[in-house]
Amino acid sequence: MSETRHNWTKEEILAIYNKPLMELLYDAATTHRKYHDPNTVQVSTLLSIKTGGCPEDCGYCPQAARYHTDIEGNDLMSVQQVKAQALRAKSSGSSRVCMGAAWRNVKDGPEFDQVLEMVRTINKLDMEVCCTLGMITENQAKRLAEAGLYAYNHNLDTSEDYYKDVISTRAFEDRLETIDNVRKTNVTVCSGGIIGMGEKVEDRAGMLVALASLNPQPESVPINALVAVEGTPMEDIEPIPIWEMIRMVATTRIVMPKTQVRLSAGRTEMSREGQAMCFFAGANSIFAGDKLLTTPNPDVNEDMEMFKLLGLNPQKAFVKAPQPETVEASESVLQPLGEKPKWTRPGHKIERNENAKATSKLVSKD
Ligand code: SAM
Ligand code: DTB
Ligand code: SF4
Repeated sequence: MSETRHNWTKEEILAIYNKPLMELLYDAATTHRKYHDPNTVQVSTLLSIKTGGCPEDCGYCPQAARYHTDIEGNDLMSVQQVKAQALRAKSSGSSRVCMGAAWRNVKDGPEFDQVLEMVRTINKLDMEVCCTLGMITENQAKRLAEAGLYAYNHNLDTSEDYYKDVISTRAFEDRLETIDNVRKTNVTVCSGGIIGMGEKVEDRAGMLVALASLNPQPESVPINALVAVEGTPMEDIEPIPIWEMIRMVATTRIVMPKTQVRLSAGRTEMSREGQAMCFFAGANSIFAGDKLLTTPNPDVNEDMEMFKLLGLNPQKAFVKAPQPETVEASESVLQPLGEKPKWTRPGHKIERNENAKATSKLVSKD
């Protein structure tokens, strides 16, 4: 099948997504086998290093301060705590740790310095280190790269059109700018999105157009199914049928043949048979561990049983790109610039986000 293309149109992607399922699966599995070992799946462990209290209004997110009622917020974890968790993850078969912080964007200062130390520490454990910290500047991306960061996760989340119905506190272009800043370094790009937020199939195709047109395409693309959390504006949305996930994974595999497609949030709602079809359709990465950032995920032992049943093997670290070198803080040539970047603050207000904000205030007064 074809080499990587960056000029997919929405219509072409929709035609793939809507193919008869058996044809779609055959095409996706054929592409998958061309670029990947179909029996190898990357296992990545998520670690929420700073939880809750986020100023943004992402309509799906339990960590947005304005809605959340029921998650336990935490200040930034210590480097020692992170090291202990990374060692646990490694011993249970993970080759990657992804550290998430509920920040709008990174600010230079002691907290970012601490994150840089976490990156150095995990890289020295010979694990791939990924961070998802919100928007970052070019200088911050360079400092993360110098510390030994392997990947940066920054999701487009949905199509440019639907984005305005999900988040009003930043714009789609801000997301692209951060991805661009990461691309100026050797850090690999992880960017994907969420399905099942009330978007149309056209929006799923629109998101894939945006991701596939990045050149190079992201090295990882997480496909999340919405985890509808009580208190968020999306709390009442029903889980999407597994068929939607299978189609989305297969289409992602076809339009981004070389990327690692991650079957991300939402696996607690999926049967083993459903997940097996996603692996057949080209998913070759999962998040493991009984928690994602704040919501449940299948138990790691159950996942390892599933791997055994399906004959899947966890991917070793650094098989897709070499391990970065770590530069110690004392030897760094990069200075924090303390920039005040001009990320947008669009005025658009989303009614359902405003409603959820009002309701959660009522709840917390009781
Ligand atoms: N604050 C940073 C940011 O937004 O880039 C990093 C953390 S944020 C929680 C990372 C990603 O998690 C989001 O972009 C979104 O795709 C995903 N996510 C958050 N809440 C989710 C939910 N309820 N269901 C599915 N995915 C979710
Ligand atoms: C991604 O695409 N999904 C992960 C990771 N990147 C950071 C996060 C999923 C979060 C699900 C909701 C929660 O647990 O808070
Ligand atoms: Fe904040 Fe990220 Fe959640 Fe949006 S997705 S509210 S930026 S933690």
